[in-house]
Amino acid sequence: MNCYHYFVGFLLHVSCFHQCTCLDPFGMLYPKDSESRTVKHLDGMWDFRVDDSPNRNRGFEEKWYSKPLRQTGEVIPMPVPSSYNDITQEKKIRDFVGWAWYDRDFFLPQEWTSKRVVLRVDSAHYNAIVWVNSIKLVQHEGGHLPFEGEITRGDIPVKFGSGNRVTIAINNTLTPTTLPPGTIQYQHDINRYPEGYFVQNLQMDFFNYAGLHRHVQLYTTPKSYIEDVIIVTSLQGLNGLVKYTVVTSGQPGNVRLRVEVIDREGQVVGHSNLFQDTITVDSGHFWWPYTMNSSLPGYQYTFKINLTFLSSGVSDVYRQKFGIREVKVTDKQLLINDQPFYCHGVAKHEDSDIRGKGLDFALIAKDFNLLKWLGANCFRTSHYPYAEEIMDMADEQGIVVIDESPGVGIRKANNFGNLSLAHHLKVMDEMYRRDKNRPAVILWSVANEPDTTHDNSIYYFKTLLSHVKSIDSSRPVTFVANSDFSTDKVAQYTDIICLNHYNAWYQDCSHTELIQRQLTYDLRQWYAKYHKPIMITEYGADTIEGFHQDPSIVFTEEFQVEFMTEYHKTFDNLRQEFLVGEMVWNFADFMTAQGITRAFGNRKGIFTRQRRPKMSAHLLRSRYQGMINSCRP
Ligand code: GCB
Repeated sequence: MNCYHYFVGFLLHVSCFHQCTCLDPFGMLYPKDSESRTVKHLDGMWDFRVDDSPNRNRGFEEKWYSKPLRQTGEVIPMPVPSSYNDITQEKKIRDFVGWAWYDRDFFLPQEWTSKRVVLRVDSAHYNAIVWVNSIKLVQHEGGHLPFEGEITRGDIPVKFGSGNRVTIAINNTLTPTTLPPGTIQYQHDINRYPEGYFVQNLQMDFFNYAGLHRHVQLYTTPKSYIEDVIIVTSLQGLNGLVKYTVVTSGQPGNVRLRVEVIDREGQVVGHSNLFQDTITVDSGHFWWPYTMNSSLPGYQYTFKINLTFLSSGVSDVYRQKFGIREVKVTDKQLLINDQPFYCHGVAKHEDSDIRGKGLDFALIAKDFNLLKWLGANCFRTSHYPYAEEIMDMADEQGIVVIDESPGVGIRKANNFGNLSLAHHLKVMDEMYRRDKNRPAVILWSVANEPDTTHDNSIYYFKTLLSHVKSIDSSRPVTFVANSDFSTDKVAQYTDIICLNHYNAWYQDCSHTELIQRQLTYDLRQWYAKYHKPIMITEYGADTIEGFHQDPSIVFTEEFQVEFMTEYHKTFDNLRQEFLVGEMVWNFADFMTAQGITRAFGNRKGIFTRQRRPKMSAHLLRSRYQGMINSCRP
């Protein structure tokens, strides 16, 4: 086999993922226990093996999904959720590219026989195929959004009261048409490289962690069930308007529906019997960010849906939390519930030692404690959608979120083709489907730092941004730019201009005295061109904790503080004009690919990767806490 064949064989199973771009716009309600539903997590130790055969295809050739993995070769224990890259002592596994295989047994209780049983994978990076008892259940492309399949749909020989097996194969290869895009580079010089040698090149600045990053869960519904609910709220004086649509699936026939809006005290404050309606909540409690004028930040109601099929008498009950709030954008302000909102926050990553991108409740709690300690009122899910458990915390705690897609690094000509666009549209549909009812999400970001200076980018981003607006007219849309105001061709299609700026770091390195002049000039030019509110979504300097020097030099804690202080002076001036937010890059240090510009990853965190504060964290804390206190009466 020559190198070309390796390449084709390697990606064969990846390219087939692009065939279906149609998305069922409904469904994917987060699995929740209720009177009619049961949830069972399949987290824990799974059997695991990477397929290190030259074309990474042995697993398919030998049908590893047809038997327990331990019968087709050696396995190691692998925790779910986790990134497999950080768990073992094997460099080969940390740096592995290709198909990795997981399996485990599970039981379905006898009482579930009359139920519809669904297997949901909350996130598998990147491409995934799932088999149950050797039959393919579902496949999915994209690393950060959930997917599911009904295991009781008929063609899968599921057993109740005895053992079943789930097998999941995941491929972390990034190609020009994945999100994020990447390339596989083969080295053909056999004097220098072994035959078939290749590397994965990334177009993003974070480690390509892979694995079953979040929960894998089973849940039941009745055979006929509530498929989705879409809730859009607005304010009418002191009242809240709750416009909703309930989508159902399963057997048609006579149904009885009752929906109720229930407040935190358990009181029903509105109800209806219609599938589509608007419920008025008199003198409602609005959802406010915790730094705004509210004694009840993050106030959420419960939307209870009770659907009964009259022929069978079977009911399905689902409870969806939601907040009453409205987001608007003027030519220079971002308004939440008609009040100007200034975002003082952080850009983050799902990243930490050992866990990689694996879901961890302790880490989630720690990060939210640190956000509150800082006085941060928002974060951006740079550069991919975060776990639903993180989004729940933001909703509950009143922390605003810019929900960003995995569209990071779309910079090469072959990232702008029809295949890429079709996939990107589907990802935005999936994000909307998952996060549409979240009060914390106030802005969709379709991409980070794409190349928007050439004509191809106009069609791509105009299509993408207008698509998101067409599915959700209740939220503004953006992409995060790092281009020059004079060359960008796409910002005109956004509602808010989000900019990453690295004056005195990537340009004029160390010259903090230039920051105010350069930043003020650039931002005023952007504003003059578009007359839209502007948010700084990144500014930052790599800083190694414990490095000190006076006068400061780059990489020291003193430098990071001086650097940020200059940015803050500019922000304070421009806030009077059109600036609606600032986010430091980054909340915490995070792992990247290895390279000569990254010493143990990206060190621009104001916290270390272990969440210990650098001097800059104290600076930001005093700034942000001061901002909260100045807003309060
Ligand atoms: C950026 C990127 C971010 C990088 C950061 C940096 O502009 O959006 O992903 O990590 O710069 O530190 O270079």
